[in-house]
Amino acid sequence: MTTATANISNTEKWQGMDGHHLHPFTNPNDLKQKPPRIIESAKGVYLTDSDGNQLLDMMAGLWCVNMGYGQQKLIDAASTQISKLPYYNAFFKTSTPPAAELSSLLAEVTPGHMHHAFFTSSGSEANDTVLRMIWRYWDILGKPEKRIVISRKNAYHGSTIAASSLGGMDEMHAQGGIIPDIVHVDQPNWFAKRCELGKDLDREEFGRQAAQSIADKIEELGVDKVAAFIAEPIQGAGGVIVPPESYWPEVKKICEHYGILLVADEVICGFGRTGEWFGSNYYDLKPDLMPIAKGLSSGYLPIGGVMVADRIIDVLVSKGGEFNHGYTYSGHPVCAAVAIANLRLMMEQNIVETVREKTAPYLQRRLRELGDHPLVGEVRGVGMFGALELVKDKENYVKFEKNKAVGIVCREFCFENNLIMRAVGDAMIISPPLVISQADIDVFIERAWQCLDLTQKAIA
Ligand code: PXG
Repeated sequence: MTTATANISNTEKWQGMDGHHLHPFTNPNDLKQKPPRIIESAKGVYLTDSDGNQLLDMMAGLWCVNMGYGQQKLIDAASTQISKLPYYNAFFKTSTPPAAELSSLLAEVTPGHMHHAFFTSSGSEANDTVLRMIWRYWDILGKPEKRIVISRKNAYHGSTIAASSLGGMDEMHAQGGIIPDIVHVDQPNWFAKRCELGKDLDREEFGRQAAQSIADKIEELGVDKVAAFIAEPIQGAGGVIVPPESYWPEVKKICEHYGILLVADEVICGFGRTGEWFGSNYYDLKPDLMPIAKGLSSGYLPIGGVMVADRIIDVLVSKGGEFNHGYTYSGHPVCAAVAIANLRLMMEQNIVETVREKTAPYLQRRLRELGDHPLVGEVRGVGMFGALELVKDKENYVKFEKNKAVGIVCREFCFENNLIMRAVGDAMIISPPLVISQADIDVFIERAWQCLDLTQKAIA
């Protein structure tokens, strides 16, 4: 049997077994038509599938493999810790060296007004924790009627019932509804609004209006009922929505004015993606609570958490005492050891500075060249985030009909041509590992242009 035959039979074997696997956000009937591609190994910014193809991963896994694949220090950290102490909990007056060290390291790298971390295994659990912390905070202050959390349409905060309710995805709410006391306001999506209106729209004025919709909602509900506002500094899964410059300063003022808590969901923006350690540094947000996950461990092992501002600790801990909340795997020592190794590697390699000074400016400059393609109506991005909006008529901001699913067509061409680029509607989005080289950014631009051409021909 040749190697190639062996590989093919392995692929079929895995695809056959995978028939028992219920995939997240996937219609199983589609997988029956076309079985999944099996990703078998990875190195740097390239994945290798079970047929030996190498794919350029411009999504860093799922917005998480920030330091790239195959980092020996992370692998060693996991292996050493799993031999020494694979598990112990943090519930009953015990801790472990990795959980202790990670909390103090996080106090160092997160914004200066935050010195405490609560650990979870995921971003969804982090946002569940956030909701319970918000309610607990106002309870302790004797204002239990302050329960409503304002979020935004199209936000993604996770898949548990609290996190999906906080999120603004209609398709998720349509399957099971949402929990009470969560309301959604408009997102600061200038491009969508521009297309909808079919006429010019001042970007900064639109940003101020989007912020004002939060103040209007607080007035409508009554400030005595509103507890917090939650948002991603830059919406990720919603399509890399970079808000106008005017948006965040206004939102900050509104939260301060009404005295409601500000939650910055840093699950995607955190750990260098914007060219700062956190999106909150990039936009100078000073949030009260900051859910984190993904890039914390570069996705090597599942770990997340909530960073809590000192002024919130004053209430939750000093006045509140015990918080009846926690997960078996809160502060899991092996996951924490990997996160420590990841943060130390980020520091040793000065990755945040390299992104800010070199990689991101190069990526953003080259990405904008794709704006010359006839299909691309807008290019946007900050740091190591990017999006290309595919449109029918770029001069007049006219979108394609939804049923044409142009984004999916383009995504499939990318996939066939060994490029991982995601589609959110007709926005093609990227979020590559922070360690990507200029040469690989060049490979990306070349493949992306080629796939845009293929898409244009296919839909003509
Ligand atoms: N907050 C944000 C901002 C996220 O992007 C979560 C919370 C939830 O994290 P966990 O670890 O529970 O998944 C996320 C997750 C996509 C996609 O399609 C994005 C996420 C997860 C899965 C798919 O872009 N983000």
